[in-house]
Parts: sequence; structure tokens; C-alpha cells
Amino acid sequence: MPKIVAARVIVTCPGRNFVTLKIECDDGTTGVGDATLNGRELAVATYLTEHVVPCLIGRDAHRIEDIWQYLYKGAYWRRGPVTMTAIAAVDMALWDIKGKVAGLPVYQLLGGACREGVMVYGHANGTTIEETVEVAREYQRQGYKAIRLQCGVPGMTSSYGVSKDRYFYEPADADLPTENVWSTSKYLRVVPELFAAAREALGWDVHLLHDIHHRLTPIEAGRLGRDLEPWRPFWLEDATPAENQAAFRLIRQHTTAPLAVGEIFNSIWDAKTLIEEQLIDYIRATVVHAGGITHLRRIAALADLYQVRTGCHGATDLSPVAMAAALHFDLSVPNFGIQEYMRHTPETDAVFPHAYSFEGGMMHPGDAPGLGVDIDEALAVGYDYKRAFLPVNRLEDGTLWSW
Ligand code: GCO
Ligand code: MG
Repeated sequence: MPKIVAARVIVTCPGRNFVTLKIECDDGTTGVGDATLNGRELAVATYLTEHVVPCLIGRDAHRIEDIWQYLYKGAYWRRGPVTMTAIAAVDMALWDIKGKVAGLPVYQLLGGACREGVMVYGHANGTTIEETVEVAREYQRQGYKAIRLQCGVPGMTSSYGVSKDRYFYEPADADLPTENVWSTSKYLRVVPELFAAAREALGWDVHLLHDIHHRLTPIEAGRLGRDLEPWRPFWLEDATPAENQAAFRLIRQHTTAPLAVGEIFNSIWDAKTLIEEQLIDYIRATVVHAGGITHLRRIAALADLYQVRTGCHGATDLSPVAMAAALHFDLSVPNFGIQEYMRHTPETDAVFPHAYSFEGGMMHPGDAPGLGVDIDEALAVGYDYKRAFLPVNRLEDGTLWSW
């Protein structure tokens, strides 16, 4: 058995902050796990260093499920993004180690490939409808089969999902939170126009997605869903905050637009009602924020019973380690739906050399043993942590709203 002899947390900022856990075994095998929680990176780094790493030393790295249960039940204080991200990092690193010891890519340990590749969606955004559609066309030329559309809202100075630097969207942009302003009525007018223009320009052979980012009430989301139905959206994401899972019943009563939610979920309990009552079509929980491959498989297995498919979060604040883990999961899970893919910057890619690849709108994790991703520590050391917060959002009268 490979015995864990050391584990350390590496914080680096190659263009943005990433927290990585590296576990080392007595036979020299190492494994990596992503522990990045955007805007709260050092909370997870400290949780790992102070409360998790000391409990790992001396354990059998092959006992992935037992270590998961130990860290979850053993903490007494269950769930929460910080704890579950820390557990996820350990879990990813242990799957990486198991794969390396077995000489197999992780997806083989998870039951093998269920498909030839993983369909991903890219982000097209622009300040105007025309600009967004033009960027979407570019994605189509690159072979993407699915594209998320976000555009600026006329009369608003900034909008969620609209990047300053089109190709690498980075919302955590300031040393203290930026304040954005939001108008639901202005937003609700522009999105149907965006979808109409996109269908006109791109045709019907491409999937079109949209992220509402928790900003509507359920009834407003029902209205938007109805308005978008003629343009056949692939999904509407995070239509309303999901702390109250029953809120989605109201949306469902008013629209047949497929619904996706869950990028901020960290356990199966966040999604239980949504899945069991078939209130959603896609569950977006992700390896890094929902307890690792071990826990995400449990969520996917529950979802499979109710014809809910997976649609893992894959923004740039999830490191290439999480991306690799997601692709192994996606390839092997029977009820896979789609995977989000926002490219990392060249600096990030250099710090995290990886075996995964993109071709014709599909991705593959590669066949390197383990996760097929590593951290170049010599390079990582050159990029110091830089505090960066996500923005906050206010209505035009100053009321604090969901960002
Ligand atoms: C998405 C997400 C991201 C989040 C980001 C927060 O669908 O990709 O909504 O853009 O805002 O991950 O850190
Ligand atoms: Mg989202």
C-alpha cells in the first residue's frame, strides 16, 4: 500500500489565484488536487494545512472512500464550501495516486469510457448582441457544438458574463469587491433578442446556453423561459437562488426550457429535492466544490435515477487539475450531459501541464496514468498570491442583490 508521508498546499497566481494540494507517498508516488475557491482561497489553504494535512500522514492512500468519510464525518462540522473544497482536493489527489499506481487513467478506474469524448460549451460574450453573435460564430468556426451566450444590457454599465478581455473571463477583478448595478426589467428585454439574433445567424445545429447567475425570482425566470422557448435553449442556468430548492417548482410550472443549477452546491443534500422532484434537467455540481470525484459520482448516481444529466461547472477559477478530474468523471458517468470549458491563460496552462485535449467541440482527458495533470512547482513559485474578490451587485436603488 502507498503510505502518505507528506502533503503540502501550493498557492500560486499565474494570472489568477489557484490553491493546489500535493500528496506524497512512501513509494515516491505523488497526486494533485485542486482546492481553489474563488475569492476565498486562503480559507481553504488554511483549512487544509491546519486541519486536514496532519490527519493524512501515515494513512493508506488507496483507502479513498474511508478517508473521504473520515474527513466528512470526522470533522463533526459537515458540508460548507470551505470544508467540501478541502475534501475534494484530497479526493482528487488520491484518485490521481491510485491511477498512477495502477498505471491507468482515472476514467478506467471509474468503469471506463461511456463515450468517445466529452461535449463542451464555450463562452461567447460581448457588450452588444451583434458582438456576442460575432464571437459565437467564431466558436462555431472552431468546431464548438454548444455555446453560452451573454451580452451587455442596454442602460447598464456592466453585465455578468461580459468580459473585458473577451476570451479569458475573470470576474474576481479587484482587491476589494467591485460594485455592479442590476436591473431585472432591462435584462429581461434583451435576452430574447439575443437568442433570436443568434438563431438567425448560427442556425439550429448548435446548442445555445445562457447563465442567469441567480438574479431572477422564480416567476421572472418562468417568464424568461417562456420567451426563450421558440429559440430552443439547451439550458437556462441558475435561474434563481437555490437555497430553497422548492422555488424551482414555480419555474417548472411556467416553462419547458431545460434548467441547470448547482455550480455553488457542495453536497448531495443541496440537490436532493431538485433531483427527486425532477425540477431540473442538469446538475452543475463540480468535482472541486462538491467533495471530489467520490461525492460527485454519488450525486450523479442519484440524478441518473431521475433522468437528470450532469453539466459540470468549468470556469477559469477551477484549475486545470479540476478540469482534468471533471473530464475523467464526464467520460465515465452514464448520465453525462455537457461540460463547461473556459480556456485558461497560457501562464496557467504552463504551471499546470496536462494531458487533456480539445478537438471539434469535444474534450478528452488523455490516457496518462492518474489524472494526467501536474503542477510545475518551480514555475508556480514565481507567481505570488494576489487578493482578488468577486463583485457584489446592487439594484438601481442601492439594494444589495445576488451577483
Ligand atoms: C459559470 C459561472 C462562473 C462563476 C465563477 C465564480 O457558469 O461559469 O457562473 O462564471 O461566476 O466561477 O467564481
Ligand atoms: Mg454559472
